[in-house]
Amino acid sequence: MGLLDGKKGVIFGVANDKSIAWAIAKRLKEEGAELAFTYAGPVLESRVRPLAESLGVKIVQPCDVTNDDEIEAVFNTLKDEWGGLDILVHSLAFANKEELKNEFLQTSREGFKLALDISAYSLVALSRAAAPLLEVRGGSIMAMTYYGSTKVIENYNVMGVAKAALETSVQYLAEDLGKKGVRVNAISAGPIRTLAAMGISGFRKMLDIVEQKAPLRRNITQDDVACTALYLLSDLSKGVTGETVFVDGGYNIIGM
Ligand code: NAD
Ligand code: 0WE
Repeated sequence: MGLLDGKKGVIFGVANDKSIAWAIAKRLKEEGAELAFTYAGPVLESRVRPLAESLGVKIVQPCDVTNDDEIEAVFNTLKDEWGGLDILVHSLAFANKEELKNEFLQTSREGFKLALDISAYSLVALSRAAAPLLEVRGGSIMAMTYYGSTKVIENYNVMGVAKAALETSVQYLAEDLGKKGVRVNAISAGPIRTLAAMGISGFRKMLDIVEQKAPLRRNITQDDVACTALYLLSDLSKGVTGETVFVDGGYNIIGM
């Protein structure tokens, strides 16, 4: 008996075996869910297909979230194959490298638009496309965010603004979809070494600071996030919507 027996879920954001989305997928599979994966472009397909195969994931489709046709195609496939959907995981973000290096003051109009489009608007687009399928039995949507949405973190810059938009989108989506029995929540994770953390200057220092200052005195793993994701995506959290749950070892509660 798994917590997700008979449930179907689509995961956006697997890039490799370090991805938070991959850890979530493994945990959901363990609890009996049947999954579909999407990947962001041809370069990632060769990484994502073998991972999908190893979990017995049969539906693997391209989806660059800036492309409305690809979004539509994903949900057409899910409608044809499954007829309904229980789970949607949004675990993706992007900003241009320069925007994460220079002062926030220097953010370009194009860089701002791109970061907000991929990292925040995509949740609205995916939720709308998924809604008719999620409404069939009631469902759960989950997105990944970071503390830089509400506090200034050096170099996080436009991504912080995008995560603020994402977290508020979670609240507005929770209201719209609540009447259809669909819940929408976010996890705010502490720093984790993934592809998205590669080449971020000072990342090692951030990990060291969390280890010193967080109440749990350790860094967070992908599995820590996956366990809270399982709670938010299963009926264990059936009364919870519009929330951002911190999975950060308690770092965010510390003042001084
Ligand atoms: P990751 O690089 O493994 O995942 C990021 C994903 O975004 C990749 O799969 C990439 O393909 C996808 N992506 C980028 N542009 C896309 C587009 N146009 N269309 C579709 N997909 C696109 O890194 P991760 O750390 O697992 O990141 C997953 C989520 O977790 C992100 O939302 C990130 O902001 C969030 N997060 C990460 C950390 C951390 O420290 N690693 C902490 C808190 C929150
Ligand atoms: O959300 C993130 C990462 C988001 C991200 C990372 C990259 C790196 C490569 C978005 N776009 C890109 N674009 C690239 O070209 N995190 C929470 C991890 C992260 O990223 C930071 C952090 C932390 C933590 C960037 C600066 C400061 C701290």
